[in-house]
Amino acid sequence: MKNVMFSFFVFLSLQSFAQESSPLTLWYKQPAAEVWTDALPIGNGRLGAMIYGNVENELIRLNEHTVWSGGPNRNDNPDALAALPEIRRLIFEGKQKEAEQLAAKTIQSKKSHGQKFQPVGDLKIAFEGHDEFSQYRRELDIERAISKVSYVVDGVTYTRESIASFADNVIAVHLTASKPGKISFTASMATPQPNSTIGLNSENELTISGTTTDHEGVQGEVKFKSLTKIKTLGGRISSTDSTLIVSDADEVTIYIAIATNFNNYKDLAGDENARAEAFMAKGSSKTYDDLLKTNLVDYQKYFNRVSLDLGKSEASNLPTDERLKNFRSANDPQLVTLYYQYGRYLLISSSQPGGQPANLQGIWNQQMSPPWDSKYTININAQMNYWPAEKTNLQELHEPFLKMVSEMAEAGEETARVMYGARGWMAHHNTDIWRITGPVDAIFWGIWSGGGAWTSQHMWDHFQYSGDMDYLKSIYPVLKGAAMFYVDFLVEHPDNKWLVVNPGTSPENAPAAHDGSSLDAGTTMDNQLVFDAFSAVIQAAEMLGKDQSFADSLRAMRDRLPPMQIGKHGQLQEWLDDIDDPNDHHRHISHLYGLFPSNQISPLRTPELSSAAKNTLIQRGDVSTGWSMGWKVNWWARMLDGNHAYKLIQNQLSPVGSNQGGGGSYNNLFDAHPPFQIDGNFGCTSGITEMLVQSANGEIHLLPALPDVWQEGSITGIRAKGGFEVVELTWKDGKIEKAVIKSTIGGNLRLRVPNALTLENGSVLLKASGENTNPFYQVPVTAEPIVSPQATIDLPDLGETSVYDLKTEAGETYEFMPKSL
Ligand code: FUC
Repeated sequence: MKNVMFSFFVFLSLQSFAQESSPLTLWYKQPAAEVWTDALPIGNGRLGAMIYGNVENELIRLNEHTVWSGGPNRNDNPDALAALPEIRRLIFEGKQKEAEQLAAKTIQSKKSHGQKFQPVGDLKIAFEGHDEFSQYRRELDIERAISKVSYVVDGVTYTRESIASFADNVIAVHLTASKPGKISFTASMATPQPNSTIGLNSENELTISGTTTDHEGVQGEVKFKSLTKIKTLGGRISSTDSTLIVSDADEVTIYIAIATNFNNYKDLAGDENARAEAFMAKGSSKTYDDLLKTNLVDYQKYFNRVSLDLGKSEASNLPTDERLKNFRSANDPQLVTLYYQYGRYLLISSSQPGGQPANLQGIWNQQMSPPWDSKYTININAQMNYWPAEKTNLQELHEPFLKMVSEMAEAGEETARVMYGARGWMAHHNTDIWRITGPVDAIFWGIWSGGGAWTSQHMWDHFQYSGDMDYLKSIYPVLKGAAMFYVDFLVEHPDNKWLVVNPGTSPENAPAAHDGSSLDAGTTMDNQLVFDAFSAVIQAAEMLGKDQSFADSLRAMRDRLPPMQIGKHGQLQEWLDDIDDPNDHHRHISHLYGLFPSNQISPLRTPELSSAAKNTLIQRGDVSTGWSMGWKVNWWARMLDGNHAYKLIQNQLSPVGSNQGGGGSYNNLFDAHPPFQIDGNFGCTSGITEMLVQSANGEIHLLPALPDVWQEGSITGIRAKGGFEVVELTWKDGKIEKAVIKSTIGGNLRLRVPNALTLENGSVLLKASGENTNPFYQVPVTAEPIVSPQATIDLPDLGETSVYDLKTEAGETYEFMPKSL
């Protein structure tokens, strides 16, 4: 009887597993087998795991956020300082190629070009006799952060659930069967780390102990320890010196704890053994159900803040990989919502306060030498990872990145001084866990000097969203240091007397007109970055009531930056001279930094520049690497063109390999550069938000770029600058039905909307007039562009909108409804 009841309840719970699976679930009818980008990611910001769901030989690949090659090191090239005047002279004389050759010798790092984020190893679980199975299903429920596998062998239903516990810092794998005594397997570990040993300790735990590898002359110094413990209900556990064997158990939980000796980028004095043991002791003292219960709360605290509904269709009934194949031709709005929320899931799973920021692969990497070392490319990619953080209500998860910025600000002071004789701080186009700030890779990539200017804008943004003055005080020195670097580094252009960055570049592009050299002075992106670095400090100094004369000197220098220029092809010029090739489809379109994430270009405020930006976007084309397409979703949203933004989402949601040589998505919906690079996931989540809500142009703009396919829907929980939250936005036929906005710090709410609104209590809304008085909505005033006489400019068609001003009180919520005609 007991067994019958037991089976009955298991049957019930399996039924509910099948039926209740949330629409926010990635699921598949087959295991990942050997394919890493078919496996499903879980993580808690410190640990990452990729779960293959293989039936007979389960494979779980493990990462820990601080397992990196090398150790504390710097990679400045002090020869730069002496060579600087000559490099500048050559560039000003138009001898870019010669300048590049000299810079390669004197500026490019002779030391580390960045260390590698490395894997810890694998947990392997071998189930004898599970070669013949039926009713297989594998899923990742991103509403609950649980990965599940289920199948039937000999009439027994087996399930495995895996979670990454935020509170207890263990991975837990829970195995159940529909009949008692049916769980038997052999667990073992493997690792690609050469300086490591695998064993069994006195606690009967499988261990991996190791030290990471040397790389580029930097000694591997990260020591790591991984512990795997098994607890069963019923049955027996036996062991060999490298395996744990479970026989005839009713239920099993496998706990994995991993730790290293890493304290911070300068200090490796931690005790990896004691840490791993402490995590294991705490984690394994809890049952799987207890861990799961806590985890749901910890995870959903973030995840549930935002919901998105773009409609439903039959297409969503298929497995995720099939939906991906069909997306271009099928109407599957729920795949967009799944992909959108997956971006938020991935950020919650790979970036937690106190941990390392999400790197090029988030926290999931199986290779000892991953593409681009799986480090931080800060000429776009690392920043893109954090674009969704503020607006999709995951602001706390911005912390690891912001901490990295303050550490780069420490490390980058020496780089500014030693290499360029400048005060303040700077970083080149890459960094790693050791916070290197010197120039890496080939010189024409590595010479870019904007890493400090751009990454510190994230701090400014974090402040602008919250309005927290204490936070502003704490980051002011970093902002000031980023600006100070340019006070010393800018030089006067001999022809037009503008103040320019020299040597500069426009990331990773190299115009044919300069013999394929990418070095130049006064490139558009460099000018935009300096403009933003200066503007942030000018406003911050004003708000803090300090440093007025420094701010005045920045104002004077800002006025002397080169204006943006519109070239003969109607394009926004990338370089100081009109040398862009309209057939250049380069993935980087760095000069559109000014359109997004910055706000120097906008169809609403700078129509000529926005027309030029649009021409540039069209000339560069749509399909590109994954992250480039992710950026384009944001750009087209800022161009207020929802249909074009949607086209890019279609490109992004295409199976990799099917996209005219560009990126796309893997079966597990990881972004394909290709190869896998996580930035495109985050970029697209940011872009979808920008299509629905923007806080830019001195206002909150609701439904700024709604595509024809999303005429009805709703979104909740989106944050806007100045402490506003769009608690709810519901629309139908492309018009707002209901909007609810909460003000957390008060101030003027300027609202741009597609249809006339009133307050819910019937009160008439005031039409907006003059400049927005809200300090968080100051718009940058850029110089008038210089326009080529050959350029054709089509001014944007802005459509009808209404713009209101509403004085709000801190803590109050305001509800809006359509104005009846
Ligand atoms: C930059 C990009 C590449 C790649 C790499 C990580 O170098 O140009 O496309 O994303 O970063």
